Amino acid sequence: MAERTKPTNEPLVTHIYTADPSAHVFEGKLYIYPSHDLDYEAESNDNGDQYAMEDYHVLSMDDPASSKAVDHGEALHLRDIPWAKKQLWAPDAAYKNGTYYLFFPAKDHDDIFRLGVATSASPAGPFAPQPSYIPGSYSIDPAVWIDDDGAAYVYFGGLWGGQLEKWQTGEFRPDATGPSGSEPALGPRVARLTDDMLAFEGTPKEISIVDEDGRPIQAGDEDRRYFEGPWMHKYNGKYYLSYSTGTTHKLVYAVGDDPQGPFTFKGTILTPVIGWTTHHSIVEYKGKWYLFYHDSSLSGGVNHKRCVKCTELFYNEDGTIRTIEPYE
Ligand code: FUB
Repeated sequence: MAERTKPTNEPLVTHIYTADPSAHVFEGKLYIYPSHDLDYEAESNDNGDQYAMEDYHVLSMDDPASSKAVDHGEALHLRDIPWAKKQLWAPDAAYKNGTYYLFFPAKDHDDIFRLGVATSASPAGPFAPQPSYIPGSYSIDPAVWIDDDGAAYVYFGGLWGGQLEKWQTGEFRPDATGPSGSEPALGPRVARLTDDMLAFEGTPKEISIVDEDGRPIQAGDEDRRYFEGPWMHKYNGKYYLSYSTGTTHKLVYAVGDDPQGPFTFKGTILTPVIGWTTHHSIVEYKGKWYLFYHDSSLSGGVNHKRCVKCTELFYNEDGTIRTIEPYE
């Protein structure tokens, strides 16, 4: 097997805690859009209240093999987002029409997660937020994919604290629980974005993830079912939907022929890391593929004090992804 480009135990930055890295190539270099974890004491709970982030910093790097990432400073703060009350969770960025767009989740003033957009002329920000969240948006972890034909899609959704279970009827039901056992698992959502990138074209659709026999992945199949953190990339003409399995702490992927699915489950990209959450992005840069991910090693295992890392990712000849063991 080829040498790894970079040791996987090395955080990209150590002066702040970072997580949920969304990496893109903009203006010839790698830009990384992470969550900025707060350095404070908190109890962990299943609702994710310990993830109380208040701002975003943008990182960049020229060469994953030899350079540390540069922190471009605060790019957006909660206080400047009129509709948002708390919890700036995993963001993503996109470029279109000469503008950079930062997509992010936050709880609104009714404690319901929504998705917002902020814009900038520079990939490093600062980003100016839109006055309201995206109409019809909900849940967490937006990931934006612009296809070769220019069509832009946002993938989103997360279980438990991410509130996806509460939107099964299309309306927010605070007491709703998810499917169980042999029922089909909830899928991530996808919506096509309008040309100005600020709204959904129509109602978001639920993505179907199936096994090799075409049967929906079941809710009780925690090694394979969708939990949170979707990411889309394309390799050799196929669409790769990757995501976190949450309770089993893996990054896994499924492959399809259409950006809106269905996707057939394929396997594991990254085995569990230190800390409860696992969240990633995949990007091609200068002819190599990279996995950006996080763990909690910098804080000695504190779930809400994480650090982003990257490592090279390799495909097999049949297009499957080689599983990465983070600490070997
Ligand atoms: O960082 C807060 C949340 O933790 C993210 O939105 C999830 O994907 C998980 O990483």
